[in-house]
Amino acid sequence: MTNIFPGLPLIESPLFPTLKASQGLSSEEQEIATSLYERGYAVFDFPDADLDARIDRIKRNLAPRYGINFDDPRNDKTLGERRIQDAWVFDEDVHAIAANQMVLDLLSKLYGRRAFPFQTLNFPVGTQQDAHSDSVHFSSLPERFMCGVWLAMEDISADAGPLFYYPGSHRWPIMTNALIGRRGYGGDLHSAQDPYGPAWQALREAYGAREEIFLARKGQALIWCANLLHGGSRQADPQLTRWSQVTHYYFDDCIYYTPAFSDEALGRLQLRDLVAISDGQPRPNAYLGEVLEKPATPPQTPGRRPSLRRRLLKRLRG
Ligand SMILES: O=C(O)CCC(=O)C(=O)O
Ligand SMILES: [Fe+2]
Repeated sequence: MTNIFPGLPLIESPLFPTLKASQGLSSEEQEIATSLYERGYAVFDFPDADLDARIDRIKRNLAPRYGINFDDPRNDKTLGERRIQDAWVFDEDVHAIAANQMVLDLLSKLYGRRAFPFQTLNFPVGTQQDAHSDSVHFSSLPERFMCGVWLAMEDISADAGPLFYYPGSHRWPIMTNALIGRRGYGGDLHSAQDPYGPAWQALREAYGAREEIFLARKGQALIWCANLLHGGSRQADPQLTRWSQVTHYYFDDCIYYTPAFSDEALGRLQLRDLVAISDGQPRPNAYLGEVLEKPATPPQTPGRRPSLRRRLLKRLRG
């Protein structure tokens, strides 16, 4: 059966129920696909026979970089740096997890376009991040061709600041500047999520949404859809660790941009200049097979050039 809506990921399409039988999905893949379609997330066992050894090596390699003493069980582990972005550049196990071929094949089937990983984050403790959807950081045209895969690198207890999410929130309006009546292009923010907190709160109340937490086993992974509202719960016990890796994926033949710093209706997009982690090749911004010119740097608001620290923070936060 042909898909009349190639501009929507298969698992986000209203036609998913009629298309799913003809996609050559195994029964496990069908379950994952249905969960994404209905709830906006899906849990699976990470398909890597060497995963335990990789996790051990990642912890050994990354631990000294967080400025936390992990050896003392009574130590507050949440005081240091809570994340390392793009450790795939120097750590081959982080790279192998991000570029896992079975995960790439699975995501490509679920979305209907080839997936590629473009960013990794490695956390030794809970992020304690407020509820947000990643689509304010990373979006695509056509929209929704982005997802995150969160991997538990140890068993996660309720006191370790587990991942939380609002099932079904992927169907809510996509959070954009247009939705909340602000301009984004050329602007400056401490965090790209800052302007949207009250709006997400309003949506949670309007939909009477109930949060779920993911008490993951080591080796379990969770895919979240671009617009799924999620975050990190408060870490009740700061002596615990909560090792995890998040890999963010985009899909081929899209325009990749940062909505928090864009005004889509005016054609002012903060475009991304991406390299796929899996093959090291650039993924130019493209629309229906047509490659766009390289992005121009947006002008800064006159007299308000942000400090170097702010610019670096903005880059790091995506
Ligand atoms: O691990 C968490 O607590 C949330 C991470 C997250 O939201 C992200 O990486 O996009
Ligand atoms: Fe996120």
